[in-house]
Amino acid sequence: MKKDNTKNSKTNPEKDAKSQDLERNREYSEGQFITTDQGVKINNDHNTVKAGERGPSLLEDFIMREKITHFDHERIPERIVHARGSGAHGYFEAYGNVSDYTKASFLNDTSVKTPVFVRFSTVAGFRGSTDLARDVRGFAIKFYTQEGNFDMVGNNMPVFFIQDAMKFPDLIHAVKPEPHNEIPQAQSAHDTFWDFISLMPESMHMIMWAMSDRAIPRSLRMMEGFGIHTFRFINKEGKSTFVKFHLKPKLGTHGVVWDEALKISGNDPDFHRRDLYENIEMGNFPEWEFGVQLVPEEDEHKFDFDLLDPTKIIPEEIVPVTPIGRMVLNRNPDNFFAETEQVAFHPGHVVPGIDFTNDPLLQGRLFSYTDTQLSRLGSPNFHEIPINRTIAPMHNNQRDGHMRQEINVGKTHYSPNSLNDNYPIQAKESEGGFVSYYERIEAHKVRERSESFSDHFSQAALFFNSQTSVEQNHIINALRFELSKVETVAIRERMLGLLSQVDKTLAKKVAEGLGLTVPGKPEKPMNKGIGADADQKKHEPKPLNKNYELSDALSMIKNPTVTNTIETRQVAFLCGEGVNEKSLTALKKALESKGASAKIVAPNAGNIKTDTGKEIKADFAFFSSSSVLFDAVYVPSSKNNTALTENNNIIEFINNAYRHCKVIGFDNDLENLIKKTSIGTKPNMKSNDIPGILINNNTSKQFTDEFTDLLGQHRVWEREALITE
Ligand code: HDD
Repeated sequence: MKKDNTKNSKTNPEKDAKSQDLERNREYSEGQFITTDQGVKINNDHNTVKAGERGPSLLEDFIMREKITHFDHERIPERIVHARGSGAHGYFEAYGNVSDYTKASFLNDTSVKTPVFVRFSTVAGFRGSTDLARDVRGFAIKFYTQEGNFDMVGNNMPVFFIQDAMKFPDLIHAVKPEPHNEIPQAQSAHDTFWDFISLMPESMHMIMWAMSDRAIPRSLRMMEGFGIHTFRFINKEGKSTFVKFHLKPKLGTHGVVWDEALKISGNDPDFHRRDLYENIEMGNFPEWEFGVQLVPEEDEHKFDFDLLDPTKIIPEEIVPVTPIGRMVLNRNPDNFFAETEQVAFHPGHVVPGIDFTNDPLLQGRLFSYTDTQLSRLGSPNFHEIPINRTIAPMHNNQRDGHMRQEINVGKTHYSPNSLNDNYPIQAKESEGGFVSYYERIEAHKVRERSESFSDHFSQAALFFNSQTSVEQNHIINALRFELSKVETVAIRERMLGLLSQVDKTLAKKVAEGLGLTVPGKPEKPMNKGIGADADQKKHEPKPLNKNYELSDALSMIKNPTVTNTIETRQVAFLCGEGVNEKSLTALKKALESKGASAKIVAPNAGNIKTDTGKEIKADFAFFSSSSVLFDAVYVPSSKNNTALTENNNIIEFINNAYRHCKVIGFDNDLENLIKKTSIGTKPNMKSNDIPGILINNNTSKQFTDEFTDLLGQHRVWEREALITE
């Protein structure tokens, strides 16, 4: 019998507390009879009961009715946003250095491994949409702590489009497919999105992030994560410290290029999901360092922006990120629906030691997340679904409702009660009871926005100016692409007006791509989100604040935490029949010794022979693979190099890798092949003068060293200047 290797025990030998908790719901069917939901063994699962072999089906066939009825109801509503997602289990370990700031025990106790479940997602697309959409990525973590569940429901970008939750339905309506024809899928490049954005100057900072390569990640394992809002840490003495949450990936933060993203979507729409799943299966457990920016309560007003404004970062150069733990993902879900689809996150799931601030976006979120689960999961009992269940003891007087699992024993379900000695009883703060932060508030009830939220351009400019010129070009090209899909010229012009307030050159270059000029005197940006009777002047966007120093942490290329590891990178080896075994093995070994892998791409999907007659297995065939699925390409010579030269799939493979600035290595007798590719057609340039094109002379160590070194730099960006679209 074929062994089913999707069983979860494979990657989780130790079974953490959450895994043990899930065990009571796992169902294993090996060696079992098929039965109805009522446990009756089924004798024939292939035919309905009929009046005669060729007669009509009988309504009494309870087995058929049960099976079809269940099938008819298999789908639940997809998430209104973040519908497309991928999840994994893992753990969090604290470094034990934050007790001065928070009493949350999972952040302090170094002896405990806290189980986590993480769900990554895109925002706009439907559940079956491509992973490589240009979009923000959700980064939601459920920490199953011993004091209850803590959810960090963040993104891979540290700011948001809007400042007040009241605008969330408008933002999402604008970005989702247009209502009359439900086009386009998983894309922001259309009129309604940019119409909204062009009228919302507060979105400009987030637009810079969303148009950067952060919106097209190389891997979910190579993204930063952010809690975005300012939260509070509360220590044992009840003292509050403002905190922002950060996750920094061990593998560095990397994106793909836009043309590549488009092609990946065709070649493998599940690219990110597959990459996460396969790497966990292979034991390449993705890891992040969990860090915090801490701001003492008394420093709240020391910044040029408001800490409660979710469209602002605290630059890491002003308040550094302190690492306080690490998170590792080491186990795939057993069942996508039961776990990844049914998991329900909520920014309001906090534990003692973590509390909210008055960020108006966060405050609105605190309402929305429970509410949405009621329609998505269908009942206030969604906390009983195994993936959502806390591992902490859970007792209260909440009762009944659809699909209730718990059987509450006894006749009291109210408090106070005398019939059950008033149990379950309240916990004092010293016993771990959650006490809201004792914040003093004295205010008028107003439907208003704070004037301190009105600087919409300074941090957008900070972000843009902190990028390398390569990254700036990618932002410009992204804006050109997006706005070129906008049909209404007035929207394009309004966007140029807004962009010119971030950076004049940025606006000019985007305008060139649209065949427009930047409006001379930018139209005063409308700030529609403020409230009809509000003093509009007070809320007019403020001019650029030049006080910001550039921040390397905002650039993926300059980011000081980026390491040049090649771990888990995949290199395509394009191998013909009779491939040079010595050459293949030398680079393969060099890559594998540093944690990368070589994938054999061959004329067919079976086996090929090396020049010594050894059979090797192909991982992919030329005709069903593409360089966009790999990080680099190597072409060893083979007995029949002409066959390689004449294969269009190979030429296209190399041309794409060239265009996407990937390192490409060739054995030195492949000049004829090179001549047929974009590399060979560069006038006045020898191929090995082109950045990132390496010619291997006699399998030298210099070649393997250079190859691995460039692979570790992710892309050879110097080449981009040579590439004309
Ligand atoms: Fe949200 C889902 C992140 C603002 C309302 N949100 C959702 C998910 C993530 C975020 C990662 C998917 C969770 C999962 O994987 O199941 N949302 C954010 C961030 C925001 C944000 C980082 C701003 C900083 N969201 C936001 C606002 C509202 C919502 C302002 C409503 C007022 N979000 C929802 C929701 C969702 C959701 C409708 C859909 C599915 C779900 O909650 O469970 O309630």
